[in-house]
This record gives sequence, structure tokens and C-alpha cells, in this order.
Amino acid sequence: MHPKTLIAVFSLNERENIAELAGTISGLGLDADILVIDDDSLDGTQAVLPELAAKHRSLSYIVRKGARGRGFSEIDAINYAATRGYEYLLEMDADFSHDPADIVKLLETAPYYDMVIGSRYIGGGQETGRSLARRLLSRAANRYIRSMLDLKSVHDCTSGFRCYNKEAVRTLSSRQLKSRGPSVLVEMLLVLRDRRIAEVPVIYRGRKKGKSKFSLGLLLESVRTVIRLKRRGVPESI
Ligand SMILES: Nc1nc2c(ncn2[C@@H]2O[C@H](COP(=O)(O)OP(=O)(O)OP(=O)(O)O)[C@@H](O)[C@H]2O)c(=O)[nH]1
Ligand SMILES: [Mg+2]
Repeated sequence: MHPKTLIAVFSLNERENIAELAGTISGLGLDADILVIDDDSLDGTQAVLPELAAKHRSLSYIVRKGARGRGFSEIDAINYAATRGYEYLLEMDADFSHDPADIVKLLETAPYYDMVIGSRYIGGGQETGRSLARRLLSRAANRYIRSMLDLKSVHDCTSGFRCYNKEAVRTLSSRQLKSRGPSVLVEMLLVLRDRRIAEVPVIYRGRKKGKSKFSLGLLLESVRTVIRLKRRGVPESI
């Protein structure tokens, strides 16, 4: 029997963060497995992963080959959780932008909802540590998404710090998610929009070490995704 929860951590070139993050999550003493989904990192992350799996019994990893992207990686995480029947799938970044201590808050709320979002944009939530320009861009993107897709009841539509229950995971695994990049988070939210969704406040901090993978290309893909979702609605069942 495996634990109830799978914590999926997405990594691309996170050698400087991943060992510390794995240690911090393990140190929380949760009834949870950790799955690192690495996109064929070339910075040495791949060499660290077997060491981490040996050190932390609850940690597994997938090194993806082929097309890179948070969207593709997300599908791997969903399928991993769905086929193994975890009660909860919690997802987060590998760069300490999401405080591991907040995992507990998300999991405490999870039994009452289909999806719990760690939110920067509700009372008690905040974004710190990134440049003003980046923070304003995040806010503007969120506003655009909320109004374009009529998602007004959710305050932080692009947060990648989330927890889904088994039913939500099953639904997501039955859909053909099309986003290659981080806009997959918006696509998933849209699929689950009529389910029970809660937001809990989190303080999003800038990455601890390493380089951002944010790019103009990813921003444009996100805009295209929102326009596609507005025109055609949520992805169909597989
Ligand atoms: N598996 C996978 N993970 C990715 C990919 N791109 C980014 N990530 C991870 O997703 C998380 C978010 O990416 P970041 O580069 O931190 O992007 P961001 O949070 O918008 O930017 P900063 O935090 O400001 O650097 C990090 O843990 C990355 O390592 C990808 O293509 N595949
Ligand atoms: Mg980040």
C-alpha cells in the first residue's frame, strides 16, 4: 500500500534546488510519495535524482525524453497518479517559489474539495521576491484569464501550487490536454471549473537558486491557449 498523497514536483534544470527541496518535503513527515518529473535537464539534475531516490524512500522520478514542456509533464503526473489510485495529487514547482510548509495547509483543506489552489491573490496571500515587472505581468495575465474565460470565482488561475482529489485526477486523465507549456494549468482549471474549488492563501516567493525558464515564447503560447479555450471550450475526452 502506498500513501494517500502524491506530491509531483516539476523540474527543468533545478540541480541547485532539488536536493534541498526533497529533503525539506521529506522532513515534513507526511504520508506522501514524492514524484520528480524532470524534463531531461542538462545541468546535472539527472545525476542527483538517483541519489535522492536512494536517500528518500518515498521519492521516485521520471526523466522525460522527447518534447519538453510543463504541459506534457503534467500529463505524466496525472497518469501516474490515476493509474496508481492516489487519493490526492499535489503539484508544485522545484525552485522553492512554493513554500513546502504550505503543503500541509493544502492537504488539510483537500478532503472537502475537488481542487485546492494555493493562491497569491486572496487575503493573506502575496507574491514577493520577483521583480515588480514580473509581478505585474502575473497579475495582468491572471486578470486577462479570469475575464476571458469567465473564471471570476477563482482569484489565482495560474498558480502551479495545487491539490486535486482522485475524482478530479480521473477527470483530468480522461481529457486531451493540449497545452505544451504552463498554460496547461489554465486548461486544467477550466476542465474542473464546475467542481468544488477552494483557494488557500500562500506567499509565493521568488525562486531560491537557478534560472527562470519563463520566456516570451511561453507567454505567447499561454495567450494562444486562452484564445483557443475561449473559442472551443475545454478539451474533449480521450
Ligand atoms: N518538467 C518540466 N518542468 C518545467 C519546465 N519548465 C519549467 N519547469 C519547472 O516548473 C517550475 C516553474 O518554472 P520556473 O522557471 O520557475 O518559472 P516561473 O516560476 O514562471 O519563473 P521564476 O520562478 O521567476 O524563475 C520550476 O520548478 C521549473 O523547473 C518543463 O518544460 N518541464
Ligand atoms: Mg518559479
